[in-house]
Amino acid sequence: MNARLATMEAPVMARGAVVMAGEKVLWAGPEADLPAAHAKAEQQDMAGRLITPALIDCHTHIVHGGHRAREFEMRLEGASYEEIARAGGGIISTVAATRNASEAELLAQALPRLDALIAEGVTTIEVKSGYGLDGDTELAMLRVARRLADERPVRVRTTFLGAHAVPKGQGADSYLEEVCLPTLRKAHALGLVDAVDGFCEGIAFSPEQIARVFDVAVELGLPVKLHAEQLSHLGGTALAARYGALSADHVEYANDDDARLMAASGTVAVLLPGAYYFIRETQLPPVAAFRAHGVPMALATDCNPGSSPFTSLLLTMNMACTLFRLTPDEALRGVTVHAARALGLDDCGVIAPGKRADLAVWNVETPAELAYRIGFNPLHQRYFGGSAC
Ligand code: DI6
Ligand code: FE
Repeated sequence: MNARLATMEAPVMARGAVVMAGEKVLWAGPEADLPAAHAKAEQQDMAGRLITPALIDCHTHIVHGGHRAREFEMRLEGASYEEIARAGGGIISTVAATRNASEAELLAQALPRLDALIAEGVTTIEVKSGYGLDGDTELAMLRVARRLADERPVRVRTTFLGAHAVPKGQGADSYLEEVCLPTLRKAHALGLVDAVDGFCEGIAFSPEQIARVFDVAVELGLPVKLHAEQLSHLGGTALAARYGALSADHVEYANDDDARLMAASGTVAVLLPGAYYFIRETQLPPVAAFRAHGVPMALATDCNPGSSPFTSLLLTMNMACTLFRLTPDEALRGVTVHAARALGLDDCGVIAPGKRADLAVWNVETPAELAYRIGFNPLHQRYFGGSAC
């Protein structure tokens, strides 16, 4: 009661109410319309605070070993992200650190990052594998990702990203056939995979190679998503659209044709302004084309040790507005309803009857305030499946 309410399905209400029962929302709307049947329910005065759906981080690599602060220094000295990767640093150095860590260590390193997200009202995160690049470590990463949901009140969706980089000393094709695809099948058989991703880039895999991974995903009945057009235009977005991908992520180098294909296939554009900022990219994603074609835009932290060591979705929202010129309203949609869609979830991301009661209560008056401040956390309370925690 007495809340400003952004359900993401109707304009912001000045005085709204949400009725919860168990894990779900029973009713949401203007307080004046509260059905008599609910009037007797236990009430909480929100003192004019803003209620939004809880936030969803739909693209993270939060489970990984070690850090890459030395590469940060190297880039300050002039090396580019691609140069470092080609010289054996980059993703491959995190692969070594991840292989050397036990599952307990990977979990212990991931939890503080997760806690930072939760502290800002996140209740659902996606976690990718992709720093193992061998059978055992890829499975370990996925198991650790699933364990995060036992350790904290959060929902985790796991994505198999075996096609993230080519391991040292191996060819891309033999790695795919001998390691990546068999591991995908195994991880799926163990129930550890919700979706399949790849890195389609000059320093990683070609569209043809990614198509082989996607073919196995289709065979297993798993949805796909893709790191596409991050550093160059290679055709990954068109490929993703051809496979009806849930999302194409990064997409700075995507063009108007790509946006049209994504709209037709219902593929969400996941924008990652943290990575854009951190590697000092200058190519802006085609936001105007996404708007013109009606491509939903989601936002995520891309939390990873190399290109986006971020654990703040609020800062991500600010960056999406300042760097990509999204409106604060688009930014909020990007971390709620569109993020849910990028994960193929239809029970969260909006506040509506029958949806999960995953809510964030903020000490702000308008949604724009969430994107506007930097380094300040206005979260008052988070509800996860109806429980304040
Ligand atoms: N694109 C990214 O931005 C991350 N992975 C990817 O495919 C970077 C991962 C890293 O540098 O460790
Ligand atoms: Fe990523």
